[in-house]
Amino acid sequence: MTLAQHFAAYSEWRAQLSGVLDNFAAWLVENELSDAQTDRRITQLLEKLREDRLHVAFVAEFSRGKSELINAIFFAGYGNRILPSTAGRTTMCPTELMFDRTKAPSIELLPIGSRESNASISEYKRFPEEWEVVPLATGSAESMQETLRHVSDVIRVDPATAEKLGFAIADGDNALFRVDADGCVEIPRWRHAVINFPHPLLQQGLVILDTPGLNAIGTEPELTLSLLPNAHAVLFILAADTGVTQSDLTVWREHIGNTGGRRKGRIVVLNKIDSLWDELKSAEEIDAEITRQVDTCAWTLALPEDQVFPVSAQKALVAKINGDAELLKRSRLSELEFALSEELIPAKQEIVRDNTDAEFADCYQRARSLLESRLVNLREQVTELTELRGKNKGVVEYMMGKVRVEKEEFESGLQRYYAVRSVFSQLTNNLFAHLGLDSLRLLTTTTREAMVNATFSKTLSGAMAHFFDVARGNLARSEGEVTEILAMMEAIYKKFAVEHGLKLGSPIGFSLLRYEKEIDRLEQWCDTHINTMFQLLTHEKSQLTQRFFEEVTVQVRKSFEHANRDAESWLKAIMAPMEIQIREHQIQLKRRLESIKRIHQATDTLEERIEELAHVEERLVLQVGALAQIGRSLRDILQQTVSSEGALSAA
Ligand SMILES: Nc1nc2c(ncn2[C@@H]2O[C@H](COP(=O)(O)OP(=O)(O)O)[C@@H](O)[C@H]2O)c(=O)[nH]1
Ligand SMILES: [Mg+2]
Repeated sequence: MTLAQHFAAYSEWRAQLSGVLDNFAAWLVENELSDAQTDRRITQLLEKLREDRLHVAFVAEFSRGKSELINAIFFAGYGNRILPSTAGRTTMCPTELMFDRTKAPSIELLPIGSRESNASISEYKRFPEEWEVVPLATGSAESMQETLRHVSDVIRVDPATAEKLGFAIADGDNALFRVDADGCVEIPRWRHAVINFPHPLLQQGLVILDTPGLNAIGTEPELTLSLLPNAHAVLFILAADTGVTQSDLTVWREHIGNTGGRRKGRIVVLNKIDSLWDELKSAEEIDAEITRQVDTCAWTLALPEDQVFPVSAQKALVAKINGDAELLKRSRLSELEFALSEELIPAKQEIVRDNTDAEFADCYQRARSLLESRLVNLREQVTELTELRGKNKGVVEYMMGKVRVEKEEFESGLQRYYAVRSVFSQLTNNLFAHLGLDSLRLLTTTTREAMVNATFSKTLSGAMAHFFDVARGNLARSEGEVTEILAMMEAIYKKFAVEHGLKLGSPIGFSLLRYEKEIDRLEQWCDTHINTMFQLLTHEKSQLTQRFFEEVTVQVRKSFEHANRDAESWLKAIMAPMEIQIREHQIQLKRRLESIKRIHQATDTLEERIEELAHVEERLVLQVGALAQIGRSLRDILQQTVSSEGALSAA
């Protein structure tokens, strides 16, 4: 069972879910149960299922074999080494491998000079003209190799430029960036690369991130701030021929081992075990040596031994290309692939499952209560008409009066509904005054000014602390408004239920907690990464601080954007059931009145009318059944788990 098969099973599961949701949407339209909002929610859910991406990051010092491991796991099928992997530094910039079907296969490269502006990589992604694009001829492994070699491009610049771009220049042969005889420094030509490539796994939503060593990780705050914490799996790679070096430890401690965010899905790989394959030693002796190295790694990183996977990426690649089962087994790659898919897919499936379940349940419930209230109304109408059997005109007139009064009462009740709407929009305005992006924008501007003018580290720290305090305060005040809105809606739901028999249930709740937690995480990141920089900081380097800070504010803004979107859908979700039910109730009352009027005009239509309604009732009952069936089939699929054999099975 390979990662590819496991992933394919997961994609199949997503496809089945989409199928049921598609049917559900069509069925709602057919049965006149859909409304604009439900429609939009199902469309969004389908989009999410289609766009669902799984991020796997490969992190290590350079030359540990990251690129080779990616080749061995994902690209052996091309019969060649696709990503460049040779001694020395080959991957110079963080490289994402993914597939976006709206674009042709290509490699997109962001020039290193873009670091001079304070904008992050994700912001640059919104401006395609800033990237250089080289088309990728996927037909031939050779020409692909040739194109992908761009990730190793370097340029030579003067030392001042190198420093300005965030490269720490040092002396000595081991220094990564040093001034050569001509007084120049060799630095990466690109800041970031995106390889758009129609590999089957990438087509199904896998995104692979290959990072160059510590230096690049350290100078791109975005990597440690959002890309790594948000990755579904991070593979940290060590090499058996070097052991755990000081810089390996730095990468681990600062960027993987104890960063906030997800803890699961962290896998340590001990690569190059073939360097221990000494022909003069027995298989047992070699195994014992590998075990010993694994134990040492585990101990140094303070991890259980079974979280460290010894492999030989290079031999695995050769074995896969040559179809050499013996060598593949010896490379131990399958154990790693198995662990990776076990970490990756069940966790991801759970997130998708919970999200789909919650969204669907809401739309389902809405359709169901609509059908139920139609049924209740209809049955009332039938009872009413049945009671008219054999009655004279006077009684019919009396009935008509009764319904008319009910209708008038309901309509005057509507005045209250309009009043509610206006209070509701007032409260909504209050909410967005705190949560909205305007107040955040103002906060960012004032903080930036304070930081630019700051001469002392203490002032800089103070400005940042203030930024987080205010952002958190805004969320707390928003939370207060949410509570108030919820309390009001609860009261109104109840009133309409008691006075007019509307089936509204109770309004769904809403919390901003996850955004508060995200702000906490970002502040913690600042504390460990920026504040420690202050001690080393000279005035000229405050530009660097600026860049880090810009990165953090971008993340905070993203959080607020999400929070706003969530709040908007929640507001719609609590208002919509009432709107729908009120409209429905009005229609029903009108129909009842008309029906009795008709009978008043011609008593002989009574039996006909009762029969007509019986048919309508039958149809409604069938619809209730069909809806329940849709709900069951969705739930059946949701409960399936993707087994490690790559099959779908009921949990
Ligand atoms: N012996 C051996 N060498 C390997 C293995 N994996 C990678 N290498 C070599 O290590 C060097 C660096 O590999 P590369 O994939 O470029 O490392 P990266 O910088 O981490 O991406 C290259 O010369 C590879 O051939 C392995 O499993 N065994
Ligand atoms: Mg590499």
